[in-house]
Amino acid sequence: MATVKKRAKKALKICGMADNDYRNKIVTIAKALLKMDNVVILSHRAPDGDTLGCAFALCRGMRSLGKKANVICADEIPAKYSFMSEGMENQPFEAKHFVSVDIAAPHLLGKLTDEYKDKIEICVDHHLNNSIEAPLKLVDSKAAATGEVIWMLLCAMGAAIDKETASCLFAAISTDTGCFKYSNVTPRTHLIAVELMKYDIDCANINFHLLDEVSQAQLELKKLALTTLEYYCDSQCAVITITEDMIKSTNASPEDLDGISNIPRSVNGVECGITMRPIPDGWKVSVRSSEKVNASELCAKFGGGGHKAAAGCKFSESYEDAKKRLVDAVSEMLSQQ
Ligand SMILES: [Mn+2]
Repeated sequence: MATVKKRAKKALKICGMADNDYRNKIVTIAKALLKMDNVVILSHRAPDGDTLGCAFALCRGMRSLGKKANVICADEIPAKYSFMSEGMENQPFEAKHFVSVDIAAPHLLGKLTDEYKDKIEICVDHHLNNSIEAPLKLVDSKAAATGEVIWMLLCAMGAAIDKETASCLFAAISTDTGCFKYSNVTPRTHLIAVELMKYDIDCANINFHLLDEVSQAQLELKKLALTTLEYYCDSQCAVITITEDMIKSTNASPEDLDGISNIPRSVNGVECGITMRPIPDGWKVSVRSSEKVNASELCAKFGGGGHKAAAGCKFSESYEDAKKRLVDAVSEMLSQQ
């Protein structure tokens, strides 16, 4: 009989990993999942491809083992991810166990925070500063997407992976790597993608809908936002600002704001790209950076966080004050080079 340990070992081998500590972690979590039934899988608010891809892949895997499992999210699932939930209607059961995927902090449960934050038993994630409190945690900050970790867990559990599950995991990984082009991509990322492609998934279609396709509102918003582009720190820092008026006049949805934050960083010579957008109590800032600026450290100065090359934070002060504090911090980080 193939054991969890043997299956975990095989999955790690496929990834080119021979790390016993890591394998033991996978085994522990896989065994705990195998003991569970009536499981609620939690994804983060304003859901992206990684949190949803992980949640639905894990849910499908659990169901393939005869278990009852549902996915829940504080916010509505954007249409582009609806393929993930096809045929995954909620099952009626009394929830007994709670698992979080790709959720870095309790408040990211959104309006579900108070109800679930103290119930999470297993937390699977890849955000370095994960602050979820759970008896079992597997936070692999080397994973480009939590989807990489979920793939290993499903393998270790002996769950059935079918075309739909593989599509969810591919979408998870493709989303968080900008289609395999960010600095978080490792050989493991590609090796797992190879395994997923064996299920005859439609990669081109998934990538187009998740990464390239834009709505008219999104493009109109982009057009307006581009006119605000400003440069600081000898053109090593670029800032784009989205205003309330722009959102109103283009009728853009929160989803339409995605994608804009990659623009300032894409300019030649820019080490740190900043995108500012209004929120009810101030400004939300998205940072994209290169090697010279650690986005996570920059945002941590203002109470935010994220990854080395992509992070975010919020400001309650005026636009000018917020921008000045940010640009000053970037300038300081650049001068330490
Ligand atoms: Mn993620």
